[in-house]
Amino acid sequence: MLFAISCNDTKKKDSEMDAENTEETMTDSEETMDKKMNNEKKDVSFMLESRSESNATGKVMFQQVNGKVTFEASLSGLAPGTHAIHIHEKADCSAADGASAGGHWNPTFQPHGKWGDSEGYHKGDIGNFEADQDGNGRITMTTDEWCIGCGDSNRDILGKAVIVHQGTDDFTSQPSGAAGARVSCGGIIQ
Ligand SMILES: [Cu+2]
Ligand SMILES: [Zn+2]
Repeated sequence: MLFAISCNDTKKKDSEMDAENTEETMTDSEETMDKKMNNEKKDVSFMLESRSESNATGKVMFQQVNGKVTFEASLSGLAPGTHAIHIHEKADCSAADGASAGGHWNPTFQPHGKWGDSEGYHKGDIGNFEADQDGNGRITMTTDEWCIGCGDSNRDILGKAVIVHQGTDDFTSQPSGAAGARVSCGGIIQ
């Protein structure tokens, strides 16, 4: 009886190990292939939590493909109308008003502005989006000016935060577009 149990045990462990080894080998070769083709896929997704006594919540996903990062956010519980959304400098949403996330992420020391403006803009200046009558809104953008975990401090979005504002970004007021209270916040953490 004892012998039978221990024998089964050994068998099970062996087959588990085999399965693990196979998996590892497959992952390795996929990674090598992606690196060769400069085609490494990376993504990070997280939730946005209400701040400043709002009901605004949301979901964010960043995905990197072929050197470009696509950002997609969907929000609900917003006041109908236009809202600013930015990347702020710290993945710290702990403060009730979101102030712990710091100012706009601005590694290149530019003035605040509209994304792509020749006068300059922050790497976190995503812009504005509309919330409908039910308080739902979506925004998406794709850029090669960001990366996910590449370690280049001018491009790497990891460790930053996404913040949605009560009001509209006027793209002019310094340093943050006069967009009002921070109603939703989420850290860009894997
Ligand atoms: Cu902001
Ligand atoms: Zn800005």
